Amino acid sequence: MSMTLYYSPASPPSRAVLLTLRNLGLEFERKVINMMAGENKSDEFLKINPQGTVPVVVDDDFAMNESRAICCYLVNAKSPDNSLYPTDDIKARYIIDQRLFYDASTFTSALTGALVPIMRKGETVIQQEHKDKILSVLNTLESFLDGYEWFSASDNVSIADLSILANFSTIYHIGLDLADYPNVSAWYERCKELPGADENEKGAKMFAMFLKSKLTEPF
Ligand SMILES: N[C@@H](CCC(=O)N[C@@H](CS)C(=O)NCC(=O)O)C(=O)O
Repeated sequence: MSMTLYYSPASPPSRAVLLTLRNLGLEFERKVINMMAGENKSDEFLKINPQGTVPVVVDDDFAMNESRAICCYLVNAKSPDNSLYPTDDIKARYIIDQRLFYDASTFTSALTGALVPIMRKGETVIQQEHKDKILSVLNTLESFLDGYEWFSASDNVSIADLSILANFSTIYHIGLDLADYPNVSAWYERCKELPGADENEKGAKMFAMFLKSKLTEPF
């Protein structure tokens, strides 16, 4: 039995899977994929993920991509009673799924909308319309946390928290001001105590540093 994570340390979806592996206390091997050098488009890599994206997890001979689907698999397959993604309460699970899908769609699209022009199109400022989308996401995240410590709307951290953390920490380190978001701010402090949090911070800072080197104005 062996499990291998193919990832890039700065990549938010890679960090979501890494956090899940850490919070489940699973053993795994890791292989860094250098996307700058095109390793994600090599024939060898495309055999395990024809989409050419990271992260990928290979569990024995079962290869998976799509970070959130991998996180669900890891709990279901390796620790089915774990409160990171409960099996016994369908409504609790719905809330986690709802947050995961929000993260995969609205949050990720706001993030990529803001960052891709900086990374790939030579832009040096984040346009106001993109900032507004991110602030709108933050307002929603703030309301999800009303009365709760975690995005699971319970006392338990969930894979939704881990996935949102990977995206959130990226934008935070670009220079987001959390003064108007006390729930999110307190949640982020709680997250810093989780297994794998330091590793996630390191990757998020690495990504943010790269972006800030291209920006002439802070977020
Ligand atoms: N929805 C996918 C996104 C994966 C993704 O696009 N990863 C980026 C790195 S953050 C990547 O591999 N990009 C390379 C490419 O698209 O060529 C997931 O959550 O796993």
